[in-house]
Amino acid sequence: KKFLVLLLVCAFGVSLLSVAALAQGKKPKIAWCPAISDPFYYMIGKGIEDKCKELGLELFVAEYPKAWGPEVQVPILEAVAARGDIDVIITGPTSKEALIAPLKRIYDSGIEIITVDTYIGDGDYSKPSEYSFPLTFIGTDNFQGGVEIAHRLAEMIGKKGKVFVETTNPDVSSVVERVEGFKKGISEYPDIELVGVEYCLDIQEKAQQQVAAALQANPDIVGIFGTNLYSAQGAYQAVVNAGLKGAVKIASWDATEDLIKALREGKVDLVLAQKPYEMGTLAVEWAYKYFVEGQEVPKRIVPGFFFFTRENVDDPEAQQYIYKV
Ligand code: T6T
Repeated sequence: KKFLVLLLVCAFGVSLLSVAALAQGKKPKIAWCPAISDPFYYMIGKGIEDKCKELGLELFVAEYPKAWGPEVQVPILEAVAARGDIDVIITGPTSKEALIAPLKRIYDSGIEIITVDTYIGDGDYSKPSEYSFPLTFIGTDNFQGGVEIAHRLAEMIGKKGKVFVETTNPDVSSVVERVEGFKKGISEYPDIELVGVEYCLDIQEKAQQQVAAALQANPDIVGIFGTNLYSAQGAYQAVVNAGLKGAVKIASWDATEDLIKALREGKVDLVLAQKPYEMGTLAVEWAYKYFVEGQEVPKRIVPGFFFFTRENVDDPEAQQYIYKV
């Protein structure tokens, strides 16, 4: 009889323990699969690493690809998934469409997906669709940024003249929205003409060549928008080489040390800084809340952005927005 009571007490204790374990959840093992090797993605990685340390989470960091695109990214993602020890992959899809199926296969194998910086499909994961499976999308409001850049560039060029856009790809959510937002903003100025949009595939030398060619074809271009760091860095180099520093205004996206230096030197006139470090910390924080605390994750999380101009570039509080890696 005593034995039976002991057995019952033990069984009760064990079940209490397992209820507690369930309620507490399991600490997820995180994998970070960057889209490209660049200072912006290093900053996201830094945020992820710091937050994992703070929360005591295990982290696997995949290689930083040397080139942008699904051909390079998908095999890396598949290798990470095949490890068998990952609970959640944080990644920036390098194509809105081409990454849907590979990420879905990984998700179906039991791994949660968080997309940062870029999304799949139309980025709306809140309604059921073939691409609504990720836990969340954490990234800048790129359309809004594009609109604001257009207005600021318009002011800089006296609201008239020819402008040009250098961007990376036609199927990458972030830059597509930047271009769309820019077009929308510029459309409010009847005397500004957008003379071209070129795609450098995230290769700085190509951006430089394309901008040089655009300046030859349209010597009266007065403003250029470089939609990401390689586009913008290539754009200002071309303008400087053409002897047009200061004459052609450059609005650029991404606050690399190179672009901030160029802003100080008058080679660039405006820099939009995203908040990549925050994207990284938020991604880990929400993975933790989901796995450990059982919280529902908002389907869209939007860190803000910050504009650097020559007036504020030396302000002490602005320095935190530079991508220092
Ligand atoms: O601008 C960022 C990122 O937001 C974009 O999706 C791709 O290019 C960068 O990584 C900068 O190189």
